[in-house]
Amino acid sequence: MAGLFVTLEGPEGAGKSTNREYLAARLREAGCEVLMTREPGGTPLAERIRELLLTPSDEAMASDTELLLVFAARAQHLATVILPALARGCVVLCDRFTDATYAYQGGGRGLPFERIAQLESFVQGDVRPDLTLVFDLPIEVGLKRAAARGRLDRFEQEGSAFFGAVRAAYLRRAAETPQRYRVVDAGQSLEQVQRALDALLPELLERHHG
Ligand code: Z5A
Repeated sequence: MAGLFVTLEGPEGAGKSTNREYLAARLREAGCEVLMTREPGGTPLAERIRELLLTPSDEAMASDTELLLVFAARAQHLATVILPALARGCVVLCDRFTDATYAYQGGGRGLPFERIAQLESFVQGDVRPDLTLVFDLPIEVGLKRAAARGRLDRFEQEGSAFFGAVRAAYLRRAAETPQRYRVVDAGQSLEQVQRALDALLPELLERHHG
């Protein structure tokens, strides 16, 4: 792949979207072509799957249905957006990717990690992010930020045990493969978080230009 695949992860309200914009601006200033995208979603079809996943409904969604919908959206997103952008040499900044599946469907819902790994290989082959930024913060701080935005989506209606398991799964994965993950303290002020991202910029550029 000629480009650089960077994913932004973390629990609710961690500031991924806000900081994705910031990072994109810094990378563009440094001369990179940047594509910002998100999961679930990123294409018209995958955004329709996102609606199914996030909209609360009277019919409870089985955990396996949720898992398969997440990977169905990902297959579309990879084929039509992410892989073509990487082939063009872009830096792809993706708000959530498969680490979110390990964290939410694995940690949160309790689905076996091996099943997620099988689908990961099936849908992605050997495509993995080059770098994953985990925006970590205490659950209650993130939920307060998310709640301030208004109506809660289907995931945000879960309880603190669910989000505790999500956060733990992210931190475990980051600790297991430190060369791919950078954990950012997202509980700090936005200014402090952005200084931490500035410090990561040289590494991003180095990885991109090789
Ligand atoms: N999901 C899944 O289950 N499995 C999967 O495989 C994938 C996803 C890919 C949608 O994701 C849901 O999909 C998600 C998991 C599931 N669960 N939920 N809900 P999403 O990323 O679209 O949804 P989200 O996590 O709820 O995103 P978010 O709440 O929008 O968070 P964010 O993007 O990390 O935060 P933000 O919008 O940048 O910031 C939130 C607010 O906090 C905003 O008002 C900011 O101005 C403020 N903020 C940000 N940073 C700071 C700091 N440092 N200080 C103070 N205030 C701040």
